[in-house]
Amino acid sequence: MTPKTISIIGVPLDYGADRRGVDMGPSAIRYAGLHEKLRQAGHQVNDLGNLAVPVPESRVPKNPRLKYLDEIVKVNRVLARTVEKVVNEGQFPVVLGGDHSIAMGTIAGLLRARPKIGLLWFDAHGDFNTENSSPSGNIHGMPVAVAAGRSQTDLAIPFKGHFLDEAKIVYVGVRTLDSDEAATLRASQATVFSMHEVDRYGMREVMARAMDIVSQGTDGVHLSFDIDALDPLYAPGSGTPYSGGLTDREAHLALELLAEADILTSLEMVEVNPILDEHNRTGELAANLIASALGHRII
Ligand code: 5AB
Ligand code: MN
Ligand code: MN
Ligand code: MN
Repeated sequence: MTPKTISIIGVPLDYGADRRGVDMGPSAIRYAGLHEKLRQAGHQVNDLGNLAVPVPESRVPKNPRLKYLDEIVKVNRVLARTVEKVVNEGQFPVVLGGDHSIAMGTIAGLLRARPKIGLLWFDAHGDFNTENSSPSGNIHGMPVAVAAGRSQTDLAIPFKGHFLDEAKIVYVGVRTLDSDEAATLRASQATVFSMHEVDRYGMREVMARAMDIVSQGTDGVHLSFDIDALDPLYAPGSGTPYSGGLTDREAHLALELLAEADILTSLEMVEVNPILDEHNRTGELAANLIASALGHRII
């Protein structure tokens, strides 16, 4: 893979999940040796530190259908500006969450610099709810719908009217959807490689198809990786675990194939919850997965 100058951006935000823990994700992933692994893969690494996020103990959710909306929008506006700047300076952003609501800030920033990006979304969930369909009001279940322009709320502010092309959204690893969410996703142009397709065709074939879709006719590819895409057996440090997920080797293979194709232009790793983890196993897994996506090899 071509050597890159990587800028790491930590976003210690857990408002979108409405439970504590994923705010510690950036530390857990750094602690697992992320910088070292990326340098070993031949890249230059700058760490921009963490964005400022107020602690939840000092806030109350105002709207039960969009919990902590103002706090999330505020952080995502700053994140979008940061990502835009990193990309415009020719660097490769690696964003560490935090819960998945930060994907809105990342993607909004990317779209300002590259208006036609493709999105690869690894997740047990669809994250395609809106304020109307969400059963929980938790905003980490909404980022893909917002990034596709389907929300009329303040969540869309960082996008400044520029949204993803839904036909260039591809999911891998999905195995649970809310009923309205499933109906909307089915009617959309996004492609879903659920666990059924992973079992049936194998990860190699799924990735070949996925990479075709996100790389053709786009000006970049963003990988948004929710650690709950993996089975909880491998990733116990997740607040929203769901059985029947990817094995660690399937996930590594997917990301190694991406590295080999050298199509990624940005990446984010989210939803690692050190409070629920076992001796930072999930943090280490997350760091190793990022390294795989960026060309780290044993030999
Ligand atoms: B995650 C659920 N669909 O909307 C909802 O972990 C779960 O970022 C969302 O994928 C999970 O609350 C969000 C039930
Ligand atoms: Mn998820
Ligand atoms: Mn998610
Ligand atoms: Mn989750």
